[in-house]
Amino acid sequence: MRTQVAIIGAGPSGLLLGQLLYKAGIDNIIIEQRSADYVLGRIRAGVLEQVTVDLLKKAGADKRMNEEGLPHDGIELLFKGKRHRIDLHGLTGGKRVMVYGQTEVTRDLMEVRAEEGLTTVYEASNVQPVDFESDRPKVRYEKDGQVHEIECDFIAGCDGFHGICRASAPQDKIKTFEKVYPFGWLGLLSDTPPVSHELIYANTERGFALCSQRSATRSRYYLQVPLTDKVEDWSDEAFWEELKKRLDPEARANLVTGPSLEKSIAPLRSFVTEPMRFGRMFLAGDAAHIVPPTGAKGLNLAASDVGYLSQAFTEYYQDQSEAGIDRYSEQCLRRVWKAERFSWWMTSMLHNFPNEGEFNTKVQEAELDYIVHSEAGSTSLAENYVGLPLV
Ligand code: RFL
Ligand code: PHB
Repeated sequence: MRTQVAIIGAGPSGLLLGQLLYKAGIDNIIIEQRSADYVLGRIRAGVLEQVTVDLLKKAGADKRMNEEGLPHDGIELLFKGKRHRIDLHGLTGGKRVMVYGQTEVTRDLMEVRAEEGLTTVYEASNVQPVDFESDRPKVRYEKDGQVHEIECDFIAGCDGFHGICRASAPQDKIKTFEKVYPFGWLGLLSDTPPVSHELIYANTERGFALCSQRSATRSRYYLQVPLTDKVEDWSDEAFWEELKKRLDPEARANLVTGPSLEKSIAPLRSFVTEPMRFGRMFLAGDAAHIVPPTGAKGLNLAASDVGYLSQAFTEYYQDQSEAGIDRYSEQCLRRVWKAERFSWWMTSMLHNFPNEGEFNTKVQEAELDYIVHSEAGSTSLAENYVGLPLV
């Protein structure tokens, strides 16, 4: 088999890249180690920046998002028992975010890919990027007991944090930067109406909480929990009781509880790989960087990476120019580090740090007080939250 771009991983980065390349007339194959249902079963991001919305439109996968997505003009910060609204729309000259789940984004991208008849190999095992430092890279994998090989011009490593592409990069050419946080997020999805129209980010003595949503009838909530907690330790009742304790009286009274559709714990981590290109292999999305979810940036960074990458490949094939592929890593990393900074900052301001003591708590309160009462402070939060412009 031969293709122009072999994409490893059918998460949002791989699927979006495949569709953007297809629209630019560039042939591609996606190789994924899991089944499509398994990929769709992962409940993750909920907030899309305008840049991501625009790329989904360009990919032709925006129809259902336009009908069912929820545009949001603000968020609320809850601290010292009171909620304060950050007017994203007013503070950024009319920008907003779209609340639309990663599961739906992935489903829409899978559907348009299937409609176009493009090849995705699911349940491939032992996937290997090979010879990417030569000009004849290949992807090898096993399926149904047979070894297959795809010859290609380029490999896109869209295989997430635990993937094979970053692990296959020459160790003397790669540098990684990492920060691990001493807590995780316990998430719960339920068919209950959201507690508030806006997302609520809560800093409380008992730890961080986030009230998010997927639709007018489906809610997504998160609680900061110690890393030692197991999801089996948390009954639905215990989750709702703890969430109530972390809300203000009005939200507590409005909270509608119900059985969980999904419950899982995710550790929080900041991680960056430099560079994001190794010869003819390019890393994109979580394969190259991870942010804690507090700033809602992970999926959005994945989207902007593949936006740059599809542009670079288009320049290569249409204009015979390597300028885009040569610029790719540096261009992405400028944006990545700003999102890393924002996500780290939001995480630091909103969570309870077990070993940092009361001084830290007081500084957090002062910072939150500053952010909500200073136009400069709230504008800085707002412009990062809606997404910095592409460079
Ligand atoms: P993914 O989604 O991990 O997909 C990678 C795919 O590669 C496959 N794979 C392989 N395939 C072939 N061979 C191998 N050797 C392979 N190894 C792995 C995997 O099976 C998978 O299908 O990475 P991608 O596409 O880069 O997408 C990144 C996003 O998933 C991630 O950044 C976001 O979910 C992060 N995130 C959020 N991002 C936002 O922008 N806004 C949010 O509101 C937001 N909330 C979140 C989040 C992540 C969370 N968790 C669970 C980490 C909330 C949570 C709780
Ligand atoms: C979500 O809805 O899953 C979500 C929303 C905002 C975040 C993180 C996750 O910051």
